[in-house]
Amino acid sequence: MALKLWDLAAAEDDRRFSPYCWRAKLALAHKGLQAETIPWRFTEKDAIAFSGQDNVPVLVDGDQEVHDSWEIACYLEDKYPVNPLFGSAQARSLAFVFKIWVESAVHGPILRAILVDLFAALHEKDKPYFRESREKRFGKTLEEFGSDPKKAVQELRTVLLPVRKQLVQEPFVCGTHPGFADYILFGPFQWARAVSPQRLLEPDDPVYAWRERLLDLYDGLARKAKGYEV
Ligand SMILES: N[C@@H](CCC(=O)N[C@@H](CS)C(=O)NCC(=O)O)C(=O)O
Repeated sequence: MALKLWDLAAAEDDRRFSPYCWRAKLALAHKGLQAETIPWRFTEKDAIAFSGQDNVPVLVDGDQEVHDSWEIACYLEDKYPVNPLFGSAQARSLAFVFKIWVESAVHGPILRAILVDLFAALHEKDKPYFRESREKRFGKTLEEFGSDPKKAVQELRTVLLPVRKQLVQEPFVCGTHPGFADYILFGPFQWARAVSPQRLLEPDDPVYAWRERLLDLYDGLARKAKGYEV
């Protein structure tokens, strides 16, 4: 397969939980592209050293290397214009603003809701690195950061108001069809689904129905992935 994607894995090779890698995998599927996904752990920095940085996703397409999920989406859009991820230059700019909003408003509450489960799901060799790097980043222990999942879930549901308003009008964040902004928002839900039985959404929430639609896309790519039915 010409395309390869380094993809974060938990203890098991097939438990893939990175929200950023999920964006990239859905963008590839959206374009109808097949990629070999290579399981990667936080401590396997040597395996992606060729990319000049130490985060996944990393995409290799023939002799082209691209890292960062946003850069990967832009690369795919420009190289494979069929089935647009954005649709226009204006939509691409707005998707960038949406990405910043999702990362700053949505990732936090989801991480606080699932952190204890996420840590338990990690490969043993990643646990000391994850604990040390994240406790430094959060300024508290993992257990303190993830101590109130119920409150985090309430905060998440409140913060989702703008997308909920859109999703009562149209089936996707991008309107009648899914686009990269949908994959940006879906990433953290799939992050949670991969590692935690924590219920983030209630079935009467339009965001729940949207997530179900995303789970079904591309022959159930995300639904078939190892995770919890919540
Ligand atoms: N902005 C980057 C963020 C990528 C990122 O943070 N990836 C995490 C996995 S979810 C990672 O590789 N972390 C490596 C580490 O913490 O050492 C993107 O959108 O791709």
